Amino acid sequence: MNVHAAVAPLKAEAEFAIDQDWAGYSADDHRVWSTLYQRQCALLTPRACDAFLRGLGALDLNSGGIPDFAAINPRLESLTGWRVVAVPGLIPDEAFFDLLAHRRFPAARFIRDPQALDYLSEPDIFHDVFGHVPMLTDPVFADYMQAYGKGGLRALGVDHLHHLARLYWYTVEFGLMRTEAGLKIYGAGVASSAAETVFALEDPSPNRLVFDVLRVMRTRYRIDDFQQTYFVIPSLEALLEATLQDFAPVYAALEAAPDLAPEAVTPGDEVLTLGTQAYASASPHPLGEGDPEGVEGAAAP
Ligand code: HBI
Ligand code: FE
Repeated sequence: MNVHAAVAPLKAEAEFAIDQDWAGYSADDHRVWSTLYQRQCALLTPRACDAFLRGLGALDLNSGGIPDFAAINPRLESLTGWRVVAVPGLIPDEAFFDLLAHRRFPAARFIRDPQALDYLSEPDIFHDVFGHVPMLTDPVFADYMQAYGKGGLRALGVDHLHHLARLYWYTVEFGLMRTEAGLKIYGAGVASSAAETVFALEDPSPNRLVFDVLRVMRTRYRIDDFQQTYFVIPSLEALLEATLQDFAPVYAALEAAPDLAPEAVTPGDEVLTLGTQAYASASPHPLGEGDPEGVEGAAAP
């Protein structure tokens, strides 16, 4: 993906952005944010990558419950040029990519119910803002997300959206990073889930494989439970570099490479952990991948 390639002017913002209506949140809404924020901060301090923790510190996301996008945006924009825009919920792929290609991150404005802190039928503001926005303060990750958006706009025409959606899933949502201090979390789907924060790093059940673009694009995923495989990047720079290439040859190679199951391990894989899959075997249920507009984030019951 060429980050420097020209993109058409932004259209999706005018079409899909809504007012966050920060004054409209209830005291309960703000309490849900603060509860989740404190729980995740405690879990993530030893487990998230430095870029995530630095971003969390820079953004000050817990000064008065749910953050006001008007307060976040000047800080975020001065760091990397990204902005958060409120949207009504899931938006069409083309609009989603259009926003990312223009360094706008679409975020839901609603917050989950206090009775169901761990269940999400679709991404809420805690997932979207707490999970995603800290990484957007990192200049390298900021470029990666924009490159992804530009690649998405190009993939719309060539029938490889499901491959690109897997790249997003296994990096932006569920990515892990190898560091001198051990495996760390950078994916928003992990970072916004208490149970998956621990599971992704510490449970013997899932595979942990070294990231490879082609391998990731071949791999189906579970939308409704913990992942069976996590892909581990050596650094954000390596992630950006791997995705700045033209994807046409990768897409061509995918024509001859069959899809892999979420739990598959193949001879070419660099295996960091060969998972027992004990968790997945104990809770078998049909896979839900394939619908790129499906829900994300592990919805632990
Ligand atoms: N819309 N609001 C929102 N958030 C997403 O994460 C999102 C979306 N629309 C499409 C989409 N994701 C996926 O198709 C991409 O991850 C590929
Ligand atoms: Fe997400």
